[in-house]
Amino acid sequence: MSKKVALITGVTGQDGSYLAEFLLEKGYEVHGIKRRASLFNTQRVDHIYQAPYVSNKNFILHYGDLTDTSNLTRIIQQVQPDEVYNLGAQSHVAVSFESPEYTADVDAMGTLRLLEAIRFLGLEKKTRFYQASTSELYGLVQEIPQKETTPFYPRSPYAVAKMYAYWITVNYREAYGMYACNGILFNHESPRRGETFVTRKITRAIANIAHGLEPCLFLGNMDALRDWGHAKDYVRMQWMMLQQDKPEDFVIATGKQISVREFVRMSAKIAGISLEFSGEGVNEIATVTAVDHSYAPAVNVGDVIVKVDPRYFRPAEVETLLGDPSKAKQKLGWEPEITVEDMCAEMVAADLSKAKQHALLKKHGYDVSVSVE
Ligand code: NDP
Ligand code: GDR
Repeated sequence: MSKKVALITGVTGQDGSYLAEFLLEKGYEVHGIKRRASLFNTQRVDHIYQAPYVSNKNFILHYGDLTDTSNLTRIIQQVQPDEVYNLGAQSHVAVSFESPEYTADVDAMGTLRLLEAIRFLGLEKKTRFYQASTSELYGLVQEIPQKETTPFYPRSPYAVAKMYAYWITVNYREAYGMYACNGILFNHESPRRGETFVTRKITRAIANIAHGLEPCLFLGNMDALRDWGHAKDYVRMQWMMLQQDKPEDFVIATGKQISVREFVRMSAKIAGISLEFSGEGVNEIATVTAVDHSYAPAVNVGDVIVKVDPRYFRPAEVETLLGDPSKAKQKLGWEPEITVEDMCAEMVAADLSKAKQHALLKKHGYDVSVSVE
């Protein structure tokens, strides 16, 4: 049997990189779309990259952009994919308030461009399509926990754009009989998570503070509640959704939620730092009450290492998200394998190891600057 061929948009992102690894292990030929950037942007897939001179490559990158119809059509024509995973997006909710039009172009219109390209090329009966939908669709939640039938109430330009993408995927399934489906994924994280999403911002800052590279972590709404899972568990489900007899939409979540504050407390504890939170609203702070210097040599009892900065508040907030993944469990036998505690420990360990290296370089006189949002 010939190899299955997959095309991943957003292959350089967190999920794209895990999904590419997963599909390569399953014997797929994997094509990915990467954006042109002034610096290398393939760090997350460099370990599976195959140089141009390698013959019989099974991981191939194409330059492209979800805003460019002719480019997407040409790539799909060339690749003739059995499966398309549309993971590419301007995926930052807060940034979408600053760039609403661009977010709509990429996240909403980009999805339409891909579906139309598949149809235009006559591939609608061959190519299966996965759309990266999101728990942000539930926004101002209408039901707890949220499941496939819960009404949507998007609360950001990102979520509104993703709502268009959700429905256009359903529409192409119903109108043209395409195998197209939505994974409504709740937040999922990993050591590869972008540095400006809250979990990674926290684990990275705690590690940098532990090694004296940053003085304090500034956050927005610490009351926000999220259902956090591990990206590795979630990309497995993306693939499973395209292997069924008929296309359906699924909620992917853990069914448990914690607050941003609890995630801070958990991360600090793993890095040997005990915290006490005091004050309210914009005056809330976290003070160190105990420290294990073998993990956090630069931190002392009494240090204030977390503060609130209202610049990180959003014009409209999603306060609470909690998913009900029963359908995925019943129909596909999917269950998350990695707990939020284990995921947090993996993220903190990875960031502590990087911070330790930076601190060592700094100690020996090398100029080490650490980007902070
Ligand atoms: P990332 O932000 O890590 O990755 C996004 C990817 O999209 C990157 O490869 C990025 O390229 C690419 N991209 C951005 N703009 C464009 C564009 N104009 N054209 C082509 N590619 C573009 O996101 P995640 O991996 O975390 O998420 C994957 C998908 O799942 C996204 O669609 C996201 O909205 C959605 N999602 C994510 C959830 C999560 O918790 N992680 C939950 C629910 C949905 P570059 O590397 O160059 O920036
Ligand atoms: P989210 O993730 O908006 O849920 O979208 P993010 O990690 O950005 O925020 C989660 C919650 O934390 C609060 N928060 C902060 N967030 C950030 N980024 N920075 C801060 O300093 C900060 N302080 C508090 C936020 O207000 C929010 O309530 C992610 C993305 O991956 C989307 O693409 C995806 O669709 C959804 O998850 C599901």
